[in-house]
Amino acid sequence: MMKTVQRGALIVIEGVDRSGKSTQCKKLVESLISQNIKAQLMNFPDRSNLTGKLINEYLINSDCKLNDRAIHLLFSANRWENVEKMNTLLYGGTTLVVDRYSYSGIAFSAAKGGMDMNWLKQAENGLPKPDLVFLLTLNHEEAAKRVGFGEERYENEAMQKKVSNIFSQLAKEEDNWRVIEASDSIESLQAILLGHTLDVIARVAKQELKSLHF
Ligand code: NYM
Ligand code: MG
Repeated sequence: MMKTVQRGALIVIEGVDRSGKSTQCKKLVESLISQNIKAQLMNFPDRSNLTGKLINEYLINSDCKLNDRAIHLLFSANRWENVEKMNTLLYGGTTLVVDRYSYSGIAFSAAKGGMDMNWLKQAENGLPKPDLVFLLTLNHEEAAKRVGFGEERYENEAMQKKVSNIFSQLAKEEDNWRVIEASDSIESLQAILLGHTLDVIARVAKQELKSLHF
C-alpha cells in the first residue's frame, strides 16, 4: 500500500509587540523537532525579501512617508510572496510556526483608523488559513517594560492598546483561536502552546489546508 505524506500544520502566534511571540515560536519549533516532528519557523514581516526591505525601512525610519493603504498592501504582498514556499513545506509534511500573520496586518492597519475593516481584510483572502492561532495577551505596562520596546513605529501605548482590542475582537470571529495570558513564565507558556500544537498537528494531518476567507 502506498504511504501518503501527511501535511504539516499551520500554526500562528499573534500578540502585541513584546508579548513574547518570537521566544515562544522559537521554542515551539525546537520542541517539535526534538520530538522528531518536522517543523520550521517563519515570521512576518519577512524582512529578507523585496517588499520586506521596504517594510523594514518604513518601520525603523520615522521620516519614511508612505500612504496607509500602500503600506497595508505591502505587508500583505509580503505574505503573498511566501505562499508557494508555505504550501510546499506544509504539503511536504513540515509544520510551520509563524510569528505574526494576516491578523497583525489587519489589527495594526485598523488601529491607525480611516480604513474600512472589510477593505483591510480583503487583501488577505486566499492566503493559507492557519489551523490554529494563539493570541498572547499582555497588558501594556508589562510589555512596555520589556527590552527594546519603543524602538520602531507603532510601538507606543495608544497604538498597542488599540491593536490589543482588535486582536481580541478577531479572536472571537473564528473558533481556531486560543487566547493565552502571556505574563506567566516562558516554560509554563511553552507547555500550554506545545500541548495545543501537538493536538492540532495530529488532527489536521489528513485534512486539506483551507484558505483565508473573511
Ligand atoms: N505589522 C506586522 C504590521 O503592521 N502589519 C503586518 O502585516 C505585520 C506582519 O510590524 N509592530 C507590524 C507589527 C509590528 C511590526 O513586526 C514589526 P515584528 O514582529 O515586531 O518584527
Ligand atoms: Mg516588534
